[in-house]
Amino acid sequence: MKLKLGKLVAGMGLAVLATFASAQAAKPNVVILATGGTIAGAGASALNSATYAAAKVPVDKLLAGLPELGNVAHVRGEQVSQIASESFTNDNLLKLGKRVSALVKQPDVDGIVVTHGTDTLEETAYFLNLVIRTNKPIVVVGSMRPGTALSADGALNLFDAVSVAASKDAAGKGVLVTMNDEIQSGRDVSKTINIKTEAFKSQWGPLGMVVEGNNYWFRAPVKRHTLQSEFNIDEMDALAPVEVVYGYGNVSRTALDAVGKSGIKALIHGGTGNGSVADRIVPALQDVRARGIQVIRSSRVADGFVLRNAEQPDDKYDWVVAHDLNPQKARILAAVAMTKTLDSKELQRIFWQY
Ligand code: DAS
Repeated sequence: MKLKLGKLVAGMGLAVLATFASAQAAKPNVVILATGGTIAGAGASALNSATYAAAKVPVDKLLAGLPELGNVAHVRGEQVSQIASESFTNDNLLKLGKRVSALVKQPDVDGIVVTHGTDTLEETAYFLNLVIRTNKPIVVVGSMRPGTALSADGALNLFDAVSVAASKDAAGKGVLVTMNDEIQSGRDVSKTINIKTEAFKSQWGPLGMVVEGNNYWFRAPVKRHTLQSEFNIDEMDALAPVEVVYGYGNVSRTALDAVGKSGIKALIHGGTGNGSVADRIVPALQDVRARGIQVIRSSRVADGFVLRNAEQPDDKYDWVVAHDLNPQKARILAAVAMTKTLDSKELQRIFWQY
């Protein structure tokens, strides 16, 4: 009798082990590429939620501090850079993009998370959305408070990012951003508040929410991205030089004239209102265009979109409008698009489609 009971218990134990092993084996593999920012930041005390040093904590320490990640995926980290994202350059973007592109080609990689500073997170997310040819989930994540602060947001943001990157239902939705329980489109999202955890908003709304590791989707992107993109990081070694100038009361053409002579291929004008251009700036932009530089009208106003031929005769001046893209995102699209075309009509098509 005892022998039978012993065999039964042993059998049950083996069955539990086998189930656990198969569950472990079934867990997706997610690679976390760390670039720096507040999510890797450290403050002097728990009360320092806004005064701290960004880009201090290495990725392995970040992951060691969040064992719950193992509940949703097999994770491993790589330190791609360790900088505050306001200092990102085109070279940082290309290096990160090429690493993401190499990893998503690996059959044993199911999803990618990029930890990043929040200042230019929206630019990096949009860049990857344009140039990485994959259907696999790519999630960019940051935090508004360092991990050392009371009510730090980084740990849950990172857990959400890994959870979404490990989800099959996140495939094919373009590059995503998880901040403050929301799943945002990398194309649409922007940092709209510079000191609150609910900083990241899309004027067209989030794609969904992630709560306790479950995704709740409410819409999907309609603009071209990732696999439907005509752009490919594997075919890029440099991005086109593009600069931004802003419109405001009493603006002079001094800055614009200087930027226009700095070797750029396109100039983004962040105008007032619906991309308006001050009367004394119109000839300055026409001079820039006459030198073969593309002129792209965006707006300093966060929401809405610039209407072609409304505030300015774009057809007549051969200018491009940035649609709903803010100046910093318009710079990313122009810098990517002009690795393939310098034609203004092609550029306008690209701004409609991406
Ligand atoms: N300086 C900011 C950055 O690295 C810190 C942050 O919010 O991540 O973008």
